[in-house]
Amino acid sequence: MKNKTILITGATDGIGKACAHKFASAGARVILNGRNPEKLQTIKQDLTKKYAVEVLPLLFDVRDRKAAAQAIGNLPVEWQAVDILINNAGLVLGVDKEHEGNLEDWEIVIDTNIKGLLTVTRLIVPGMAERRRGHIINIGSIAGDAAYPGGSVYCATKSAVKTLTDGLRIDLADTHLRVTNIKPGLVETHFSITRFYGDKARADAVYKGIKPLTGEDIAETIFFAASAPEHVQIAEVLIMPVNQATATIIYRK
Ligand code: NDP
Ligand code: 8X3
Repeated sequence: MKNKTILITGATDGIGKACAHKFASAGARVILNGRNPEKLQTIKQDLTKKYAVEVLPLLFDVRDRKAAAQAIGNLPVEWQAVDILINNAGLVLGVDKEHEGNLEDWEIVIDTNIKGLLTVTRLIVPGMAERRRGHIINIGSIAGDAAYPGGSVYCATKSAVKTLTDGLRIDLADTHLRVTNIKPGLVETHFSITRFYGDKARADAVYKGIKPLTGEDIAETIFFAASAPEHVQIAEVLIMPVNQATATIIYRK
């Protein structure tokens, strides 16, 4: 991974932050996307100090197409050749039924998880295709495999991530580029706190009685896919805690 350039969206927390550490620890140069400048600076300092690698914070909201185009279009020349894109930024808000939920929240979820991913893909992948090398790793979810109660819109967005990942793989089948969909189950990050609008007790209950995955577990799997020999394309990985069988079948002690 030494000297490879990795762009991670949503790198200020959870899985994205864990990926930043994992790839930087292996000597990669990392571009950290996020929308909180202080958090980006703190992570940059941590990574630089711990691993002595180059780190570039890239401040934009993936929903803001203009800001994304400007930030990526103005990358310093030595950062332009992105080798690995990790489309990670994503969220869910609420557990409402489809016929009762808040349309504004759903717009945020759809704009981030689908349109944001598509925007960054559209901006980065042409350069990869020109250079004839690159790896796009999308963070899907077990939620993309089947709908679950209160997850309708989120599940639909992750189902879209699966289809967009498959579509991109098809479109790039005549190139050297690789395309991967990582589909985690329960991972304890800020994800559920965001889902429950900051209600930590409700978020904690999601992981009660089960040992959930960590952002680091997912980063290890992503790193494995990214480190496979060049002719090997890991198309999809479904990864869950040992006591989870589907999005809703979970054995709790
Ligand atoms: P976290 O909430 O811990 O991290 C999400 C990250 O995405 C944060 O850095 C957040 O930044 C960033 N982000 C959110 N919206 C935007 C945006 N519009 N533009 C830029 N960055 C943004 O959650 P996870 O690490 O768990 O989630 C990462 C991905 O993994 C998501 O796509 C999620 O759907 C997926 N996933 C998570 C699972 C889980 O159980 N945790 C399971 C399966 C998939 P900010 O702090 O500014 O909000
Ligand atoms: C997150 C996993 O099952 O909470 O994508 O939707 S789940």
